[in-house]
Amino acid sequence: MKTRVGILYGGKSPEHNVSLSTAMAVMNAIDKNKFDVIPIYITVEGQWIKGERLTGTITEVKQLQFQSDAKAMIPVALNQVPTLADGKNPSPSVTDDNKESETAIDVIFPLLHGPNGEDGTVQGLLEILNIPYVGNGVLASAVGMDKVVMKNLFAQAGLRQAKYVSFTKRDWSKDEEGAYDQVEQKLGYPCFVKPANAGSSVGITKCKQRADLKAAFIEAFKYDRKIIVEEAIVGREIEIGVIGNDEPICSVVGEIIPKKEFYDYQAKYEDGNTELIIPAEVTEEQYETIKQMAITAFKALDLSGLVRADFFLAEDGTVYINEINTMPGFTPYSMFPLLWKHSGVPYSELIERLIQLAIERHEEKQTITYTFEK
Ligand code: G1L
Repeated sequence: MKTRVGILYGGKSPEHNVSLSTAMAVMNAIDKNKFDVIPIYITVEGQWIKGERLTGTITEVKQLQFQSDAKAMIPVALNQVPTLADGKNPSPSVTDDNKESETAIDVIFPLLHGPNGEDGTVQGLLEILNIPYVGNGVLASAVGMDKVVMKNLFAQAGLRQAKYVSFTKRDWSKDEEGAYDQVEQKLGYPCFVKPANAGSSVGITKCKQRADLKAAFIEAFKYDRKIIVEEAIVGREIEIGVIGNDEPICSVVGEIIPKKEFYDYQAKYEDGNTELIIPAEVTEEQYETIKQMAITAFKALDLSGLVRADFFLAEDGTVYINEINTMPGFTPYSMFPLLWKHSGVPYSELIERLIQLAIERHEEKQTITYTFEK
């Protein structure tokens, strides 16, 4: 029997459309001889709609945006077929009429970003339902969403990183000048002020002098009650992919070159404003250091399935870890899949390996004892 993979996508998130196009790419790439694919769409309103087993190729994301007047499908009913109001399939072109969808889903591929999907909440739901799922667990997903906790754990693991300091809105409002003094004493300029919530690429400001800090803090506090200020490292941006559970392996490294006309930090991360170089030109020794630091981070943060780890390579050759991304860009043109392609693991095989890792992790968990009998 084929493994039944539920692709969970959409969501109440600004990344809704990124999720849709990623889901489309994953659905089209997945080997239908080995897997049955079941789409599960979360609308922008937060309604869960399970489609029927996919048969053909998806040609536009619209086909994945099921609409339904039915009452919201409760997530607990993930393994049940929802009743659509009109009793009809919302998207006949991508589904079929057979009743196979009444059987259970074996594994979920959660392609969701932001506060409801990347921070461990969806992972927690899937844990409670005892359904295997691709990617990081609750703890790692939550840690990956908080730059301050993440960096505190990097520090504890002895990983070299830029200096940083964090403030809550309360700390700052009690003593603004004291906060700026701390930034100057601990970091100096230039520095980056960011919301601690790693999900947002918004609210980030580069500061060159004390006069820049106030506006930067106000901006970052729009998006989180906690912010982080980081020393700016002058250097190249190098990324690596890691997959695995207890024995993680690394891809080749890639480099991100921000195109010159987009000097602004935010613009740099919008699509098309960067150039990727894979493999990045680093020395053997630098590559070994990056791999070793990525594996150390993987273990320190209890990651599983996959991660993209991001580094700075300073002019003198020193490697600093910047951050990890537990849910990296995942279209065939994103850094993470491209890194694996260049490492001999094409997109469809990457998907298959991640599903396999999800099942292995789940099976191992089933052997753990959670009750204690007297
Ligand atoms: F399931 C995986 F493999 F863990 C996974 C899940 C989510 C990989 C990559 C992503 N990425 C995203 O969800 C996104 C942030 C790119 C939105 Cl689609």
